[in-house]
Amino acid sequence: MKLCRFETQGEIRFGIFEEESVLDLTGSHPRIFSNIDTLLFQVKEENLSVRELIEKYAKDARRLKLEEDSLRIPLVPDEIWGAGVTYLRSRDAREDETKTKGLYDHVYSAERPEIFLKGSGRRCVGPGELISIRSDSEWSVPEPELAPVLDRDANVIGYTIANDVSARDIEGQNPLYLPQAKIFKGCCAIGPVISSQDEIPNPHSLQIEMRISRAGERVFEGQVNTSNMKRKIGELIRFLKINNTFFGCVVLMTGTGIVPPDDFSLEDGDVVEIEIERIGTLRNAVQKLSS
Ligand code: DO4
Ligand code: MG
Repeated sequence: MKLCRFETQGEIRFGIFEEESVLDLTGSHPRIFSNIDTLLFQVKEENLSVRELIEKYAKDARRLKLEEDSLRIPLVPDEIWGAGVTYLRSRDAREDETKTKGLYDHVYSAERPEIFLKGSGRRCVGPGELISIRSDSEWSVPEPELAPVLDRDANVIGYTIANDVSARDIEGQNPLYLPQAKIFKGCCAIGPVISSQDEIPNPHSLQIEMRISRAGERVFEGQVNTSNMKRKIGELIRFLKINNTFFGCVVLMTGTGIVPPDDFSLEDGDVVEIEIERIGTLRNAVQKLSS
């Protein structure tokens, strides 16, 4: 099942994505199916699975035609976290850009993964919205990442796509500048849906593709399979959870395995598409922020 948020008649609703149509869960039971948080609250109250809850309360849900461009961010997570240097390609890119040589070799092979806070979900955009380039960066890239969606007990609810937009020049100047390279208005996109666990029997065997277009021309494309990830998702979640408390849903980006060549930087007006099998395609245009 693919959970989504969609707009209809000026209202944002929660539902089940079925390609051309959508099952309107909010319309069938607004209190329970207002969003992922209300759904998970009820799941816990009744000790049911998400599927059982939907079967119990949404028997009469109406099927609506999905209007073009009507999908919205599938959830506004309380926090977004990122794992870094989880693919060899990312380790090599970081080693090339940094002045602190050896640092990323070390984190790639260390027992403890790199896990950083990308920020609040309120800084995140959904499908079709604008992602940003910082005004003080001349070298920024999208990072296409598989992203488990976790409940407040850090159980995996499902998977979405994340774009961990990053300023490589700021990250490369000094590793302590990471929050500035990673956190700014429009620094992250997620969506288009949350694919439940049963849609993704093996998250370590998913094809990821990224395409970037400029003025209608393809300027970059790359692929990777999540089987190339050095770390297991369970391992990343285990470290994220240690002595931590969550106050709502959390999205954990699992790192990028696709990095455009070093002479490539995003530009205002570019369009980035990230496709992950069994989830869908997340498409966002780029804006350069003014200072
Ligand atoms: O250490 C920098 C962050 C790397 C990252 O975001 C990634 O590997 O995806
Ligand atoms: Mg990343």
